[in-house]
Amino acid sequence: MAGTELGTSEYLLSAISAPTEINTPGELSFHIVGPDGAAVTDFETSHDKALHLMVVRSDGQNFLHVHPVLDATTGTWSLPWSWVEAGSYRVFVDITPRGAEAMTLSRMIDVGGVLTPRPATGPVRAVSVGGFDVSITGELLGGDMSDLVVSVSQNGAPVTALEPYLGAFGHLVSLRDGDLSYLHIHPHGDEPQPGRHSGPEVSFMAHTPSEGRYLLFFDFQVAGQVHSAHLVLDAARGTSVPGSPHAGHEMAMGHGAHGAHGAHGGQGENSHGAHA
Ligand SMILES: [Cu+2]
Repeated sequence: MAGTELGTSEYLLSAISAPTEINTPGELSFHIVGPDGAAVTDFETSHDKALHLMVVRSDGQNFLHVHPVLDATTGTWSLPWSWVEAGSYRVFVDITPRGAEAMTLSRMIDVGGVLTPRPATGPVRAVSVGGFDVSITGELLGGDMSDLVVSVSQNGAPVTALEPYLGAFGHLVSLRDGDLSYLHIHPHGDEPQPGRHSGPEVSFMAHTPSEGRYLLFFDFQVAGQVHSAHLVLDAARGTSVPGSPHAGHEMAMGHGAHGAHGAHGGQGENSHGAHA
């Protein structure tokens, strides 16, 4: 997959500058090195942002999806940063340098302190976050495509006030437990119009590269606030064989491609705003 194999791209993620110990406020910064060796300063926008930054510890804990700011004169991306827990973290950036294809680059960074690993010990199909209950249905199959449906409820009632966030009603990132291989999965359908709401279900189509455990991070927005639900699914060995119609999807997914990977329209998008 792109991003975990240095050298598969002409673009590189620089070393990450960040605090080296926990509870030390500072700044996280980096730049993208282009094929000419210089810092890239011109990016295309994808899902409302020129760069999507994801940070996660090696055991899948402390996932964050945030958007640093570019200094266009130097190519340096930065944002205020403080580590809460020690460990080895993987940093992913989703970018589309102008004139290039969408790509995901990544790099590790170590944070000092006493480490208490908390690996996933089994599937997690339901979780509460920020007062919302998030659950997922569907099965992952190694080497196969599968449908996933995420549902959001609050106090037992379906939530229909999911707001557009970064050009979708929900974002699903999947990391393979063990090596943190990265898949950014987007829901199906056109980009929602501002003012529209959806819910309680968001549907996805996921391609699962292999059997194994997958850490899923579902980001959604309600009332202007973004929440991140962490789920875990175990993928059994799939039935696809090389040369089947689904073979070859992995590379496209690894590049964070968007359009072709959603599922199912008609998932209950409802407009509370202007209908033209
Ligand atoms: Cu983002």
